[in-house]
Amino acid sequence: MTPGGRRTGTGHCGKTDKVRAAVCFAGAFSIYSHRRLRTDRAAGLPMRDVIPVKILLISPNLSITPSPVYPIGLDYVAGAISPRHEVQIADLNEKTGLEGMKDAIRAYDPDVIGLSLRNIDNLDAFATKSYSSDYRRVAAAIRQTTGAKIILGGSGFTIFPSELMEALDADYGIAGDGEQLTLLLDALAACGDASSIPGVWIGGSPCARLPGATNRSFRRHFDVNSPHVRYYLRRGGIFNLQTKRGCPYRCIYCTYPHIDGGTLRFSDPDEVAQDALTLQQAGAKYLFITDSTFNCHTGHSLEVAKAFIRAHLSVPWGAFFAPFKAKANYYDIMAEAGLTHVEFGTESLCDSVLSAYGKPFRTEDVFHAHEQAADAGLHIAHYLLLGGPGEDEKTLKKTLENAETLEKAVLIPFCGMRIYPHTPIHAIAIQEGQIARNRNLLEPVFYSSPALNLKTAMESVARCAAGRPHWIPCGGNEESGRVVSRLHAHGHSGPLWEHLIPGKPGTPQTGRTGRDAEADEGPFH
Ligand code: B12
Ligand code: SF4
Repeated sequence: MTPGGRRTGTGHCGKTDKVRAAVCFAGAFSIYSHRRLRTDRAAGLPMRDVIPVKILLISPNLSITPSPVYPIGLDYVAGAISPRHEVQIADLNEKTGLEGMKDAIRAYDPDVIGLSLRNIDNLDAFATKSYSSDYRRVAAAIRQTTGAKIILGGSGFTIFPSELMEALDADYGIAGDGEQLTLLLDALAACGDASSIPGVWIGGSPCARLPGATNRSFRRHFDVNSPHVRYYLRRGGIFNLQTKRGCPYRCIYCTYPHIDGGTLRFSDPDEVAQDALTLQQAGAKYLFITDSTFNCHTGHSLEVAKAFIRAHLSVPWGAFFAPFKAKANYYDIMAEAGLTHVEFGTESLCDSVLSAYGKPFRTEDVFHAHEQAADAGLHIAHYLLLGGPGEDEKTLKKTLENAETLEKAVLIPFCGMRIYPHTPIHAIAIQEGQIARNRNLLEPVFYSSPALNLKTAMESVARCAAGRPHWIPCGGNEESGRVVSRLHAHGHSGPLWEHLIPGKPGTPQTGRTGRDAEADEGPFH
């Protein structure tokens, strides 16, 4: 048996022995153990003078709702493994599906394929779309094309490692920070024991491993000449940026502390600003900050904003914010730094429900934060998560009524709390007998408040949303994604909510352009 457990021998398409050795299977030890150590100056790390492994990192995420998402995670994985190893990124949005992917594999002939599994499903309890069967097809197509080892990673994988290792019959997986791939490749190169690396899963060997966190600073490898970068430039020019990892809170339904860790790990604000400038110079028209919650550390978020101002960044950006009461002029500084869109993770506008959800704020804070952001001239969206523990008809009514008072905001309600492992809602659902302890949750299961039927909740939301484009249940659907894509192709960028909000420029009250009318007539409502 190899460290990978299963796939030695001829492989699936007759890969050469040299290639198999390069990713350390039985014969590789002899190659690597006779090499001397040298220093990789660029990375500042000791490295072995080895045949570099060729790695193709694949993003199979074809979702366009609310817009196509640039695979930023792969930039970080590439940053960690290059220049030590040879790496290319294949984004299936740009490669036009499985056939394009197969061509890319044949052309590059990689030793290892890293598959980024981001979305598991669309979080919609009523029009559920699960992506696991798509991923099975992707893995099967890879196997048909190459004998390269498959290593899984990504936020979806971090939530469901054992389920996805099994479903995709993968060789390895890395839960948590993808930067750990360097350690895995080193271990494989040295025929060492990969099982001791935090976060690493090995196909065929049962284990229960927590996500690994890298203790090095995160290094992003953004290549403006990559074909997939051009794809996002053509489709609205939305790129993304990370300023820190982790979230110190523990809201009962949330996977983020499991994915990114509960301890905040900060990037240097000036380096973040340099990354943002690089994206701007590449042609980005809008940046989304991917942090779990941008303002959960006020000081760092302000430092980042000030670094943007110093760097004369001019590209507009948005981020997830918690609706905390902010310091005076906090949102003014953010606006000066280029923030245009605030996405509040509000979830409920009823204090008893906020408390049951474990949220670190109350309704009064939401109103306050909303007003502060609105006064700074920002476009605002509030996400709502309805029907969780503590929700009944009265609390739902209160939330929907309060939502109506949030002026000039887009409202993005989700009905039904998706049950994920490693979250308090998982334990609550087991305790209430809604799911069995050993239930496989890869196919979506939603919590339903004993005091409120989810269908009734959805009907109330549908009534609120009817004919009102600024209500976007479940973040939109594939059809609305297509409308947004069309608008992006016509030169619009960003989330485009300002076209949906009553009383904002471009809406029916103030007269619209043809393009704006296209957005309103689209299936947002
Ligand atoms: C920001 C964000 C958004 C933004 C994205 C904006 C943008 N332009 O980037 C918006 C609001 C648009 C969004 C939308 C959606 N999102 Co979202 N989003 C996130 C969030 C908070 C951060 C993602 C991110 O970029 N992280 C930063 C990067 C650097 O990390 P990363 O990609 O995970 O990569 C790291 C590791 O995962 C790993 N890695 C990644 N790939 C690989 C590959 C290999 C081989 C290896 C070894 C490692 C590896 O290494 C990287 C560096 O350490 C996550 C939650 C979270 N905390 O992760 C949810 C999350 C990814 N979203 C999720 C979902 C479901 C969605 C939507 C489907 C929701 C909806 N119905 O609208 C849509 C889908 C959009 C689309 N087109 O794909 C889920 C996905 C899992 C699931 N439950 O299905 C998550 C995990 C949240 C959750 N509920 O659990 N999202
Ligand atoms: S919902 Fe937001 S604040 Fe709460 S744990 Fe998740 S990321 Fe943190």
